[in-house]
This record gives sequence, structure tokens and C-alpha cells, in this order.
Amino acid sequence: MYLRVTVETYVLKKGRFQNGAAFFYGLAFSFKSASIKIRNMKVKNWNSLFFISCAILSFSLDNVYSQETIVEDPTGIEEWVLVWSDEFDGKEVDTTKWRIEDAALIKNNELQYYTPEDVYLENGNLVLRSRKKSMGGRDYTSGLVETKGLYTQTYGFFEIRAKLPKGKGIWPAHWMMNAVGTWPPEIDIMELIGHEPNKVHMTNHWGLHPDNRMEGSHFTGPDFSEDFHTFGLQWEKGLLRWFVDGEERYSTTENVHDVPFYLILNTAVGGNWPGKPNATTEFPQYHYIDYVRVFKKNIPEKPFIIASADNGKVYFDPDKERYDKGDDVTITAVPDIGYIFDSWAGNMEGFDNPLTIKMNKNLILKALFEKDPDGPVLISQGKKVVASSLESPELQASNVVDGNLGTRWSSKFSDPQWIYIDLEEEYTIEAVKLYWEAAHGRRYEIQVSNDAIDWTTVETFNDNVGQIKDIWLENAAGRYIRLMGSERATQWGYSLFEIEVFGK
Ligand SMILES: [Ca+2]
Ligand SMILES: [Ca+2]
Repeated sequence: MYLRVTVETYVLKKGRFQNGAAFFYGLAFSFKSASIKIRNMKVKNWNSLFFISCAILSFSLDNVYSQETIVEDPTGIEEWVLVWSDEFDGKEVDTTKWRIEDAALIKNNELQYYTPEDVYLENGNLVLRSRKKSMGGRDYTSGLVETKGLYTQTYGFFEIRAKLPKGKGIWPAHWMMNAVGTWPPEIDIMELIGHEPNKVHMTNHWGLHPDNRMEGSHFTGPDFSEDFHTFGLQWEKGLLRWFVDGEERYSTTENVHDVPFYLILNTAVGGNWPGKPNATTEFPQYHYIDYVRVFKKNIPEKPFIIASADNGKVYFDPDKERYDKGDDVTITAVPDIGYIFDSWAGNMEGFDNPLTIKMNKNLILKALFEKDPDGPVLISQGKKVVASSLESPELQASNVVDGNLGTRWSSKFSDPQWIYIDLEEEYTIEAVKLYWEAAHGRRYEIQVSNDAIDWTTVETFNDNVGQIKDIWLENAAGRYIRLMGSERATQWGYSLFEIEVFGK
């Protein structure tokens, strides 16, 4: 049952304003003040009932009606719908859109500690600052944000407007990684090596580590540290096209990925490619990002659904990148542990879950969840953890309960391996959430115990695919909870960013 209909689709069409929906816009506008839940019998504004009946009428005419605003066309040749963006106009980084790194990532021999201190908004820009400052065992600090776990997309147009830092050892990048967590694939929209501030690199990575491959090109232009420039990527089935300031600078039709990716914006310091900073490198350096805009191509006969969610996930049946006009699609919002579904927002607002709709237009939806006051609470963070082995001293067991998705525990490269958490007292354990790294366990058991000697298995996985896993448990109680791995899925050890245990 849909009682409200709104209003925010941006259609790009060759720079012209298209206003085909004024009537519906008026309706929807009148409607913005209404907030009614029929299902829960909560009616906040009876004056809106007239408009509700209008909306039901309009809904019966069509699923959705939208205010259509034309934005500049990023490619000049096609019609695009803005589906996700951040203009960075606020006071603080929007953490429903971005995860802010807080870790000494072990990668490419880079020298920075990524800290939230170096990620902030200023004058309508996201600022990633790089400093010569000791932190977390590193000699430099810098900033990294990503949409991992918050927003992913397959295909589209991705545009970032930025003014880049420069100098020997400075490595700004706008790039994308596979949402599933394996590497490659990776698409680098823009990379710049700071001692060549007029050269932009554009690269596609494919294959699977260690048999990975890459192909790319570079464009030599102005000094990209002196002013703002736009860096764009058009990604379609079998096509990748890179743009700098609206001009195509590289393209390929080979090895084009077809799985969802998330976005990453960062400035690395040092690393194998740029080398170390030297006496000529000036600190601090600033990487200014004016906006990030993500589009999907508007194909009227092939509408799409984009759904975002924090504290939950959205599933589609059938799950397709595009639908045929008239297809029925069932959309289900599944809350994270400890949350309950509240409502839908975006092009279509309502309270039914799951909901079935007829695909007549592009739909941009957001699932809203709220904290479940009766739900289980997180009981594992900061507790004592013991593991069977460590891959290396910095990949310590306590990293799975530090609340940081950038730090992880990893075991030695053999089977079996285990890790347990001491909850300090006996709990009824209702759920466990595992955040696997790419090196995950294929077969493992969840076990509980009151003495860390005799273990009872409460859940068994025989063909685990990794990623983020919500595990609901029945009749599980104990002071200790253990993940007992019997078969690794990769040649590497068992590797987990975080284990969250929920109970009462
Ligand atoms: Ca801005
Ligand atoms: Ca962690």
C-alpha cells in the first residue's frame, strides 16, 4: 500500500530542462507533509487524506512520478539518470554514504596511516589531507573514504570533480573494487603519481590474484594540482570509456567486469609505484573533491531499480541489472541484526515489505531501518579473543572485536584453525555477524561453551561463500563463542575483519 509518491529523479538530457511531470510534482509536493502508516494505524496528519486519495489515483495510473531535473550531460551523447551523489555541501562527511578508513593498510608498501582526522568537509569539498606525522607505526597520515557496504553499482557513469595533490611519493586515486571482496577486479578511474602532476592514469585490472592482469593508458594534460578537473568513467556491458574534463581519453572493450563495484577515494603516501616522498615533497598535501556523481543510462524500455540501505540490505526477485517494461519485481528489505524495517523512501514511499511493483520506470529507492528496541545487542566488542594461530603479529586476534572494518585477524595457511571470544559471562547468543576478508573459510562451525574446553556446535556451514554473513542462532548460550574452521576457501589463512556477537 503506497500512500505517498515523490519526487526526486534527475534525468540528464543534453543540458535541457525537461518538465513533463508538473502535475504529479504538484501532487507530490502537497504530499510531502503527510506521514501516515496504515499498517501501524499511525496517522499523523488527517488533513492529508485528500491528497492521499489523489496519490492513490496517481499511483493507479503509474507506479511513480517524478520531478525531472536536467543536469549537464557527462558524455554529451546519452541520457543519464543521477542515481547516487555527494556534493559535499554539509558540515560533516555523510557516513551513510562513506566509510572512513582508520587503519595502517598493508598494501603496495605504502607509508601512510589512514585516519579520520585527515578526512573532512570544507567549502563544499571533501578534503583528504596528507601529513608528515607519526601515527599507528607509520610516518605519514592521509585520508581514504569508500562506499564499501553502503553503495555498490554495476554499470553506469561515474564522475568525480577534484583538485589533486602533488609531489614525490604522493598518490591520489579515484577507483572502484568488486563488492564481493576478491581482487581483482579493480577499475582505476584516475590515478596520479605526484611527481608527474600533469599525467592521469586510467587502468582496468582483471583475472584473479596471483594471475591478475591489467591494461590501461595515460593522458597528459595540465598540472592537475592547480585547478579542479572532472574524471569520468562510462562502464557498460563490454565497454569502458575514461573521460578527463568531458573528453574521452581511453577506452577498452576487453575484460569488462559485470559485477557490482564500490567507490574508493584516497591519497596514498609512498608505495611501490610512486616511491617514497623526498626533500622536495611539501606537506601537508590536500586532495579536494567537489563532488561524486553516479549515473545510470536511461533506457525507457529497459528500466532499472537502484536501492540503497544502511543497517540492512535490499534483495530483488528477479534480480536484474535492467528489467523489461511491465515486469513484476518483488523487493525485500532485510534488516541487519538489531534493526527492524521502517519504510521505503525515494521514488516510492511506503511501508509494505516485501513489496511487488510493476516496472514502468526507473526506480531509485532507499530502505529505512530503525534500531529494534527489543533486539539483541552487541556483546563482543573489546572482549578477550584467542586464536589458534596468527599469519603475522600485526594480524592479531583482537582485531576481530575492535569495531574497525579495516583491521583483521588472519591465521596461518593450514587447516584446521579456530578463534574464540570470551564474553566474560554467560549470554543467550541470538546472532553472529562475520565480516570475512577475501581469504575466507569454506567449511566451519559456530560453537559455544561455558569453559572453553567442551564445545557445542550450534551452526555448521559446508559451502560458505564469504562476504558479510548474518547468522541467527537458536538455543545458543554460553560464555565463549568459537568459529572452528575445517577447510579454507583459498590458499591463504582464515581472515576476518570483524566478528560481532549479539545477545542478551
Ligand atoms: Ca561540492
Ligand atoms: Ca577489525
